[in-house]
Amino acid sequence: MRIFRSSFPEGFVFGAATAAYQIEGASFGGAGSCHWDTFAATPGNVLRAEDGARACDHYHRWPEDLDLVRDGGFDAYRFSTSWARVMPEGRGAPNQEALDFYDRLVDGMLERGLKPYHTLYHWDLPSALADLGGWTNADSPKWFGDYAEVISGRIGDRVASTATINEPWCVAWLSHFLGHHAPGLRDIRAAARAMHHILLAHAEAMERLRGLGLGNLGIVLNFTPAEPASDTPADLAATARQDAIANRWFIEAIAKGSYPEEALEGMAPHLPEGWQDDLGRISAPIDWLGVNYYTRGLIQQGEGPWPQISDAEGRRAKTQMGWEIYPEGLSGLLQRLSREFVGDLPLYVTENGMAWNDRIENGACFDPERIDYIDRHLSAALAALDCGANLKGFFYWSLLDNFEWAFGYERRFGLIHVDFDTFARTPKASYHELRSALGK
Ligand code: GCO
Repeated sequence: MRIFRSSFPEGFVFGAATAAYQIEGASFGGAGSCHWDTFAATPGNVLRAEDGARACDHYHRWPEDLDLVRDGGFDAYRFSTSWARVMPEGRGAPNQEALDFYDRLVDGMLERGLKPYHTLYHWDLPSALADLGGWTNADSPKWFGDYAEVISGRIGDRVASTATINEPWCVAWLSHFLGHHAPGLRDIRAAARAMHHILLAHAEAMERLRGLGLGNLGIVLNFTPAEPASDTPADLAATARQDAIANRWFIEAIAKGSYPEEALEGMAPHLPEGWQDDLGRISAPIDWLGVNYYTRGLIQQGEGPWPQISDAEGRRAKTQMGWEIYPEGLSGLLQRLSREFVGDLPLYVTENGMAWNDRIENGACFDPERIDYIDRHLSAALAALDCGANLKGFFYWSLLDNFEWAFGYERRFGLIHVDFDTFARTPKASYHELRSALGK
């Protein structure tokens, strides 16, 4: 790698990221059913019909995993807590075993000198709440606020930061309009409601956590810069709609208290009544913004009713996900966010990484593609810093190969290879390379 820790400003945070459902093993420790369990139990939703029942067995192997984070030279570990583990019925009495587990996990990070970056919601909605309509239900923000208070009441005193929601676009649009993630709906009304309620849930949790006296609170948004496949007026208009729905909806609501016109065009008739009155709460100040970046989108005019968006095939090299490798998108994105939305609010790249068909040969895993990917994206982050973006840290997604949602265990994003039969962990060449770049 050409990039070293010393290339970055003093105090810049390097971390690795994971999420509860993707690694813990949802069948252990009294966790309740979540909507990913039921989504995965429906034929055709997940590749090879896999689910998160055992995942990486992190629930039992977390000390080994935290040792690997420490030994990799990282400063911080981004993890999420599972709502369905903490509150098996979504509401009511918490599961003490879960609270004790997260308590030990946070202490385990501190003992190893790692800063805990906590995410409250990384997609494991309790099934009992899904039965009530999940994020389409107007009470969902309040349910989420109750959960946030319980878990942050237990571990909030020791975490370095808390994010309310991970990737609200995936929670709302990908899951209720495109149908790719749980609950797998394709419904404009459900999607519009989820697009609004997830932001209200963010607002509710911010208020509850501020009420507990906790600081350093933020949200993690995913951005896929939209570029037109051609310069025809139809493709340019489709690109503007895509940008409004995927990239501007959440940050514009939070930073400016408004929703973009190009998205309201199709969504306004389906939003809950009185939505305008909620934007004041939604735009309450945050302390930092998390940015998840993987690739760009090449957009063209699509068929059918609004929003008539379709993806065009890019010509760049692609990862195992079929996503184009496009590091310059990251520097452009960070600069755009600073310039158009958040000014000098601290930014963190909370996820960036790639999937590859990694294999163990002679006991080792050689992944030069990932080393190059990381190197080029860290360079892009540096370029954004040079242009004045207030970037404070960078987290690689992911620490471990894990349950990659609808793609099951086939798609490997980890710095560490996981054998899903034996659960053996094998650090890949990228882990070793990054470790020396970070000065270990
Ligand atoms: C994401 C997710 C991760 C995914 C990763 C790769 O936040 O989309 O946070 O859970 O595994 O993005 O698709």
